[in-house]
Amino acid sequence: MIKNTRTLGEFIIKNQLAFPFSTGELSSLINGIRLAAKVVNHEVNKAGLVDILGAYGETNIQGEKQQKLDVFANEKFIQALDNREIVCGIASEEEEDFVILNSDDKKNQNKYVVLIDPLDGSSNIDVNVSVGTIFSIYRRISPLGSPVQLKDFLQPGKDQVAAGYIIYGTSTMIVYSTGDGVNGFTLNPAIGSFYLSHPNMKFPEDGSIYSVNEGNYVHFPNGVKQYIKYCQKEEGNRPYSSRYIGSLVSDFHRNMIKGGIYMYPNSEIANDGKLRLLYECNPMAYIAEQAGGKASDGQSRILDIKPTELHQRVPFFCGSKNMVKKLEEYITTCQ
Ligand code: AHM
Ligand code: MG
Repeated sequence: MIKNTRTLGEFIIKNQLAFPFSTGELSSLINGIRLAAKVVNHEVNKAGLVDILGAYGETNIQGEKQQKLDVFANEKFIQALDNREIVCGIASEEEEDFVILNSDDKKNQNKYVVLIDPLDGSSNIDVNVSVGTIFSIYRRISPLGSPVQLKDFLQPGKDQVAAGYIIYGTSTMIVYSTGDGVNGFTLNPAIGSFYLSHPNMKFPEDGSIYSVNEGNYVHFPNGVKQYIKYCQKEEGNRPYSSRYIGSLVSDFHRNMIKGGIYMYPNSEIANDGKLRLLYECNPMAYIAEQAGGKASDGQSRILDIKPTELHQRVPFFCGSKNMVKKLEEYITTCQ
């Protein structure tokens, strides 16, 4: 029995009607993402059954092996966005350079750019662990009518007009924000519709979960090591639980619901950490802040960073506000 809950389609229309001068372009863009999410979800779900599983044989520009599903997801999201007359360019984790959508000149009139990690955590596919898609949307800053430029993609995260993620987990969900809080929609696979299952999501201010790849502990900066010791100390509501899936979307999603901190620090072996600012950290930081959480590079707000390159990496600490503040204290005091 399906409860009388609003679908994502109805939610998008209702939100658009609340802004009488809205052109509906952002709504249509989110609809494009919704459609691609369903197509990718279908493939992810049958990954163990068909010969789409495994390395594609190519290496992406960051030296990582591409899975077939990465390539598939990349294609589907680009197609879904290209088919609508809204987006003038896309930057993707899977593409070395940004993609200009100008097959006809009309597309140069489109005002949005999208940055996307089509299938994050894809090394988890082979072992049937949840993966996700992360997306970030900006208004272009170059003049309408001209081809999109690099500077349209290198905007600070605070200028995002929307961001979200899709989690292909035990259920498939879209969680997104257009700057007015965070809402989560769960796919009913029998019907193919997303239903509003998690309205107005909020990070608990405090949490009791820390998520970090502790295998790299010896390489972490002293402040992060000391904070991890703090998490493990028996005092008050500590020790905290350690939970690390190794799939950013899944770790973030759990921490937003239960209260926790996700950490991918810089280290002796990775100067700037691993995660990419533009299509991993910024969108997650935007959602975190919209849900009352906090996202930092250890010292400063992620959303204030002025990007200098498309595939830039930054240390990333994100989650319940008080946990991230405590971590920053340790980083500042334990150099
Ligand atoms: P990817 O974009 O190549 O999939 O890498 C990003 C993923 C995140 O989802 C996850 O949190 C992190 O890498 C895990 O890295 P590690 O295995 O070093 O802990
Ligand atoms: Mg990724």
